Amino acid sequence: MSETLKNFIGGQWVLPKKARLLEDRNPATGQLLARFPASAPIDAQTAIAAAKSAFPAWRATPAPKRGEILRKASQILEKRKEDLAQSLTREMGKVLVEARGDVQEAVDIGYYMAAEGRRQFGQTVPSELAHKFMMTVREPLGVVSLITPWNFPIAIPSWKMTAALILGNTVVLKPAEDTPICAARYVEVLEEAGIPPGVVNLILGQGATLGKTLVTHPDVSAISFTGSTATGKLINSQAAPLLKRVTLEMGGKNAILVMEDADLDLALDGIVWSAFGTSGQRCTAASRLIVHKKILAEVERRLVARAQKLRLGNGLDAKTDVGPVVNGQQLVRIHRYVQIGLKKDKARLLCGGSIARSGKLAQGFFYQPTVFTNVAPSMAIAQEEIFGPVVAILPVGSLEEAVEVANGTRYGLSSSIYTRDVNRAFYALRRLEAGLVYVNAGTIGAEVSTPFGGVKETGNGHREAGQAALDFFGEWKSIFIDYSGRLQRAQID
Ligand code: UN1
Repeated sequence: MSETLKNFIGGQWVLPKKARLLEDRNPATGQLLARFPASAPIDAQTAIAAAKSAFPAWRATPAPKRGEILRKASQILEKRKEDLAQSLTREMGKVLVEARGDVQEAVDIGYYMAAEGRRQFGQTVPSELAHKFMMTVREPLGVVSLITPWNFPIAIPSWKMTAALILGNTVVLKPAEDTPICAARYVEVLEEAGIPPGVVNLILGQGATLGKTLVTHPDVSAISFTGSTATGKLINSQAAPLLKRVTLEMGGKNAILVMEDADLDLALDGIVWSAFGTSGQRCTAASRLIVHKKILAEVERRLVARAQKLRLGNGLDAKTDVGPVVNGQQLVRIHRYVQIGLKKDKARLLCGGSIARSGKLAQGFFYQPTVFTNVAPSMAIAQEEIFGPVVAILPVGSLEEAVEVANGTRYGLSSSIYTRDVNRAFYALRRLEAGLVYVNAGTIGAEVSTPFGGVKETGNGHREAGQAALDFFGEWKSIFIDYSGRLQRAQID
């Protein structure tokens, strides 16, 4: 029996009246996991109203007390890690070890932001006038809409949620249509940890129906979105005339540079993990390998051998290396890009290139780990985000060329270089146009205490996680206290 998920509004789990129910299925098996409401704009309005009325009391709650609730939530998540990871794998497909990592990321950010409840540092700054005191404090924004993707269905909501909450904002969370169970489980944890009614609201349904209300409603102060660049641009264009604050975390075309002096054993481990982990469905996944010609043949040979050994299957099976992709639409999209790579780009396919249909794989959405080589920087498969287990090798003749090729896309999230030469490493890490740069590691594996985000069309200048997240979810207030007992004129006296 599959469950019917509900919205969480004003502290109540509710099913919208007359809502059509949508299906949530396991991408590895096709099994029906849950039904959930296709909520209407009116439901989003109700959720926003609940968040608005909870805001005054929540902002007045001392930040350390808000932190205690987040800490409790992390403790519950830790206890439930295995169960949550299993339902995450069932719902979105990533292999169990990675699903555990997804939950762990939520545990970690929860503890991090809980501790921010006792910090939330401002500055005290000397005044140019005698007997005048100046300091800054962070203030919450109000109601914020969080619109989150399916690829990190617990981690990404938790990054946004914990940063928003610790500063005293109230929240409406709208998770991706592919992962409503994970969102509901996460909100249940927050409820159990003692989040007051209305502080966190969950609204399930389709972005196309709910997005406009969540973005443009006059009582929404800010929107935090992770997803495609096309949707991010739409959100930005709707929010801009209303002067709403928006953070966008969007596409990537991340590159690993492999120099001729690299430790190739290490590089191959990083490449396989970054290109095929999560079936390539990370914003941070490596989809381009920029390889020095001197080692090209060896990298190709070794990568193909590794890719062909990867076992596709249900992520709950401990023997599986690569799980399914999230849904049929994504599978078709990935295959369409591979066809473009073959027919239009005329790149050389080294392995993979097809939908996997043998045995039980036919029940789900599986794609063979795919490697193209002889890819030129201008080709579609070197430029567009595919979001699947497909990697393109671009040969280069020098470090300078490698960096130029790496920078030659409209995106800039993550990047990495394998070299044993510290001079080369520094050259690359200062010049690569990306929000995240790794040396001698792949492109995935960011941690919660550093800023996360990208440049160019990957983002719009904000960062998630770490201290940087607080800058998005809070407003600085400068405070001046004049205790001279007379008129003092700044810039004049
Ligand atoms: C994402 O793909 O949107 O660095 C997030 C990483 C993870 C987060 C990825 N910690 O790959």
